[in-house]
Amino acid sequence: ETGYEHIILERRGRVGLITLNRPKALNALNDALMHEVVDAATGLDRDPEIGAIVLTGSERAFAAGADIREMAPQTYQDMYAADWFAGWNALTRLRTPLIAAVAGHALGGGCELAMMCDFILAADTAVFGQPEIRLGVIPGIGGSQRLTRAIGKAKAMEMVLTGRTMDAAEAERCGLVARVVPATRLLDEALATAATIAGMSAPVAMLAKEAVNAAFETTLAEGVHVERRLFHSTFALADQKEGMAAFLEKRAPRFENR
Ligand code: CO8
Repeated sequence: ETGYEHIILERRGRVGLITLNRPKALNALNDALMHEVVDAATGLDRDPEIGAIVLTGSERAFAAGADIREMAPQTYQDMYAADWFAGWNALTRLRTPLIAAVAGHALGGGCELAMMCDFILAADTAVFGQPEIRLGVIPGIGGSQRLTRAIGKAKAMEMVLTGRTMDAAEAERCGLVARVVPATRLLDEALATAATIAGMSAPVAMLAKEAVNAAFETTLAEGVHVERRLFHSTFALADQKEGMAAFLEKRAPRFENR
């Protein structure tokens, strides 16, 4: 689809595919790119024909960070007035499941963007890190919070304080990524995984996502309560009747998907 300068937006059946496309800057995340990603993703989120979204970069880089050239001259006043990076939060409000397919560098804002997605599939070439401290700044798109929740304090603190990176194997070992696949298979695996999700009942997938996300925002007791109420609400859907009937009749379910 046209109209975007820094990304490519495609639809593959019920899966939306957003490809970061600033190859000369290793997909560095500038303000214009942020607006395009948010615009494309919120458009897909509103589209009942789309059941899952994949966000990916290039073979060399998912994204090598926020755009250092753009940030370098900014003052505190500029950053504060623009509430720099706040726009990215829109991605965390999507209800459609969002998968990051990461190959190559996912550094700084690139790592943070991947962590904003619902889960990360990594190529064996993926490299993750929060090297901001080497530039005299700290993570600004949620890295200090999401990395810590994902991999725990010890590793997150070491990475944020030293700027060291981790490879795909370490990222999988410590729970940052759901799965590592050969680089040549990354996009196919991500699209197949997204298609699997898009084949489920769309409202149930959204409820499932909401329930898992509650684990990050609430106490255990409150989260379990939210989960139970969301679970109860699935019984208001025809898809619950269809899913359970299909099991009992030993056939594949036909979800309404909307
Ligand atoms: N911003 C802008 N341009 C970049 C960036 C970036 N983050 N990363 C790479 N580029 C550009 C390079 O400048 C270069 O451009 P040119 O050809 O015009 O010189 C081009 O991409 C290719 O890069 P390299 O030649 O460096 O490629 P290499 O393969 O040699 O190295 C690396 C790849 C290791 C990824 C290297 O480019 C690198 O270290 N990049 C920077 C990584 C980094 O530090 N990222 C963190 C950025 S800060 C951030 O994301 C969050 C900041 C939070 C601030 C909070 C404020 C509120």
